[in-house]
Amino acid sequence: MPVVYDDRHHGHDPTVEVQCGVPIAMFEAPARADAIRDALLEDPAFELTSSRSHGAAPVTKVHDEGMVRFLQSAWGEWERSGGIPGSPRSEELIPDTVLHPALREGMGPAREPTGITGRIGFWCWETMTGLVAGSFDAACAAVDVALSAADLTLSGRPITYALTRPPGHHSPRAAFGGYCLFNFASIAAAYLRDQSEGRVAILDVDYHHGNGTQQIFYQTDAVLYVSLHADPARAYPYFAGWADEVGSGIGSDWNRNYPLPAACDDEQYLATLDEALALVAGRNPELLVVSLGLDTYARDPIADFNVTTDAFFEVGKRVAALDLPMLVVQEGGYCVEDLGNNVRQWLLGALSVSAAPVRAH
Ligand code: SP5
Ligand code: ZN
Repeated sequence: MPVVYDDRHHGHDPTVEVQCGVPIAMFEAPARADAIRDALLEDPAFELTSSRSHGAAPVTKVHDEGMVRFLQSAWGEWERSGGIPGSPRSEELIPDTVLHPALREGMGPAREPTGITGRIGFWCWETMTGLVAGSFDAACAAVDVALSAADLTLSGRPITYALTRPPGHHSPRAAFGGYCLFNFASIAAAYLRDQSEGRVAILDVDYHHGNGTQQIFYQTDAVLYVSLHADPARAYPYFAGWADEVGSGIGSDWNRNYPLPAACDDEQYLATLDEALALVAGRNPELLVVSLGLDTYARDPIADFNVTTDAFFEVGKRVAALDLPMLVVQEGGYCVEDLGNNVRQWLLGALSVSAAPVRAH
């Protein structure tokens, strides 16, 4: 199986995230992708593959151009701004003011401010996604990882793995957050949809709901979004992921959420997965994109499920049994010690089933 990877993810390495006002060590760190790469390369079933550039057009098909411009210019502007008067300039940029929708209720849309401290609160929706000097280049490199992997899917590879970092599924069209900058699974799904014209399904198995991906495809029937995740009533990202969110307009019925309780174990997880897979199969997609998060793992430090390593093999196997060409895009997973093996087991489970090549059209 090809493993598309680019070392430039190392450039995005914020040291702290702010959780409820408490600065803590960043969970989403370069060591994650390094651990996954190392665990896969130990196994001859996987071959490391480099990416090639796809330019900015596939990104702006999904994301607001203003957000792309912001991410490109943010660090330079912060450096030039001199930071907070009387304080040393921070090593990373996190907003202190975020555009809450109620602030402008009844007053029309907000305008993008001109200064960097206003702009970051215009584009970022939370406090756990610091920007550093190398963030934009890392995000662009990961776009090319996802799109180069998508090219392999289009050329007939049954299963391809895109080792993207940072993750992407919490970034909607016009904002970023949740450790995410660009939404790689969405960019790849839109690209696959354009190149193949068939319907694309996205199956999101990260512990957290992929609010960004849901938002991007909420009003279209071209891409089906299906997610299993912690119930937003108790878990991040709190404001999306409810079971009654099923899409709108022509996208009605093309979004499906399966919220799950704390301590969800293998049995409950796999039973819910079977429901989700039956739904996907019933919609006859041509291609499948998997947003693969391993933070459902029992030992994950920021999550509360009890899914085991053995179950990851089984999940991969059941997903591959859909018999669709499959692009697997890396999302979350923070137990770095076991992360590489968990990804490997998931992908080996998928490889244990023979998948179909891209159908001619
Ligand atoms: C892609 C991905 O997995 N993003 C996850 C972003 C979640 N960030 C941390 C959420 C922490 C919730 N706060 C817990 C409050 C104190 N226990
Ligand atoms: Zn997650």
